[in-house]
Amino acid sequence: MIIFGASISPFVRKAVAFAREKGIDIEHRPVPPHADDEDFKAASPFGKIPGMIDGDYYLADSTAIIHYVEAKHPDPALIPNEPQARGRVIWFDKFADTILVGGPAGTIFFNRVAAKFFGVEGDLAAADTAEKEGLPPVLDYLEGAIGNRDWLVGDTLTLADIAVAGPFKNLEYANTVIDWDAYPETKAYVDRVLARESFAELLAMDQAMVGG
Ligand SMILES: N[C@@H](CCC(=O)N[C@@H](CS)C(=O)NCC(=O)O)C(=O)O
Repeated sequence: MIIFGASISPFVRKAVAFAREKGIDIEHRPVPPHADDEDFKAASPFGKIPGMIDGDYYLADSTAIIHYVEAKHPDPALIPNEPQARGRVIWFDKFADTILVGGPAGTIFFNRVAAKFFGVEGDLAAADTAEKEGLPPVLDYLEGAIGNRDWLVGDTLTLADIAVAGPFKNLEYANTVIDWDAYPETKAYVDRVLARESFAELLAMDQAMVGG
């Protein structure tokens, strides 16, 4: 299996870390969006990252790739079968994609860091507003959702944790100011998830890219 996309993208980071938690042998090719690579273009028809090839099977979108991997490699289960737990895990995956990354985390990271990779001027005022006004309600929610538990859903790591913790690295790369004293559970949780071996190589690649 080949997964395409630079891991600085939280969507790529999620898909690759998920596959690595499964212990399967994947090749990670860290291409940028719209890369002029025939295999990548076949996998991701609109040029977004990540894309995936498994034999003669092609797929785009982090969530689609993750559900494919879960179905093909059910052990260890990272998406529970129990209905309520499964619903919660999918909610947190959507929360990460649409409310965290699709909201303040994406605005901050794009305007402070990613814009220059696309050769455009970042809107720094929009990033500041997202940091001061957009992020706190999202962190308030997360702090309550985590409580004093190790994982967001159930007693083991799930897709929910991989999806939610990953974008915090983008906030860090964008030098986001977070009052961590107000969010001690979130801080411990994010550190716990991102310390997993499945993230190690990805985060080292990111550091090389953002120059940290
Ligand atoms: N829903 C998609 C989102 C993928 C996405 O938007 N990736 C961004 C990079 S973070 C991208 O490729 N952007 C280029 C573009 O939209 O043209 C997923 O989960 O994979």
